[in-house]
Amino acid sequence: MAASSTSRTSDDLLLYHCDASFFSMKVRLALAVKGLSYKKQTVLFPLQENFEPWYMRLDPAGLVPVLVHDGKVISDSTRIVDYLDTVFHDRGPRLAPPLDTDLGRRVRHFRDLLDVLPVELYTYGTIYHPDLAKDSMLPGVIRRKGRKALGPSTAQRLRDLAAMHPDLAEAYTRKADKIGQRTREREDRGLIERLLDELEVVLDEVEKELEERKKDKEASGQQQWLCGESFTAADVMLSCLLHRLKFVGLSHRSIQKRPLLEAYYLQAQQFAPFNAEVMYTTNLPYVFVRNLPGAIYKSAGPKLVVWVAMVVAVAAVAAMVLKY
Ligand SMILES: N[C@@H](CCC(=O)N[C@@H](CS)C(=O)NCC(=O)O)C(=O)O
Repeated sequence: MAASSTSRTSDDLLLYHCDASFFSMKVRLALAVKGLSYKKQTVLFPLQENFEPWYMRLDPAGLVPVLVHDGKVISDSTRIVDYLDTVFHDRGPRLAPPLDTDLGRRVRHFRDLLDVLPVELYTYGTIYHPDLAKDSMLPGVIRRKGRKALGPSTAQRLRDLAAMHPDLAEAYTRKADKIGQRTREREDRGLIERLLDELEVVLDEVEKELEERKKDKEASGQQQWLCGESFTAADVMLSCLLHRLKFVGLSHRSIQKRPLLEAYYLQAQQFAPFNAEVMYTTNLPYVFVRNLPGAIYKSAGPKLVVWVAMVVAVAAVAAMVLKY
């Protein structure tokens, strides 16, 4: 499907995203916090839409999210959040306050600390090593599909696409090569365990920071987020991270062990933008139903329209015959 088929909105922002994608959640949350209106287009992973040439031309890494604004294409969730905060600095709260303020420096520190966490490996680590997870919300079928998504057939499909589209050959080949490397990392139990231990060190630092916010709250009576009274880019990252950790069954190693983090996560769930843009992503039946019409249309497309037209025509003729 061509990107040009989508209409303009008041802010002229178009987001290519996927409901359950961690990095898409971050951007939707940031857009909601800033109160920006935008058009969105779902990129369906089960149909490998992100491998399609029109999408690879938009983002040669073939990843979501991607934002298009005024003809500019911006990829990578953190860059998108920064871009939105800079271009729309007069709209909604500042997500990344100026670095010459204490708040700005604190936000940058925590955002960067959390930003480098290998979230994708937490998700797939629990898919490949289910015993690391407890109370995972991921159904078995998704886990099996998740393992298959990195199989040799996907790499081969990308190599076939490279041969079919010479202008994208390099991008497709790079993506195919990455599959092998990512499979090795996901299968490496020692690596996943080490990454989870490192995550705990980071979360300990976050818990310590939340102790400071607790004192601030006691002094001022104002609700606090990770870096202060306003919800910032650091909170975009932290709140989405906690939701993902719970989803994949890592709550016992992260949220449940840290009372202030647990209270923070509860507070995030009450926050309207988080509630609207992030909460639903763990409700997989809902996500499935929401994406079904688009998936049917995209995969059956014109064929489906012909079938529906034929059924309507036959029903109309039958009704007339039966009437007389
Ligand atoms: N650093 C990127 C990562 C984006 C990313 O990994 N997106 C995943 C979905 S959460 C994706 O598109 N995966 C598809 C693929 O790897 O082919 C960001 O922050 O946006």
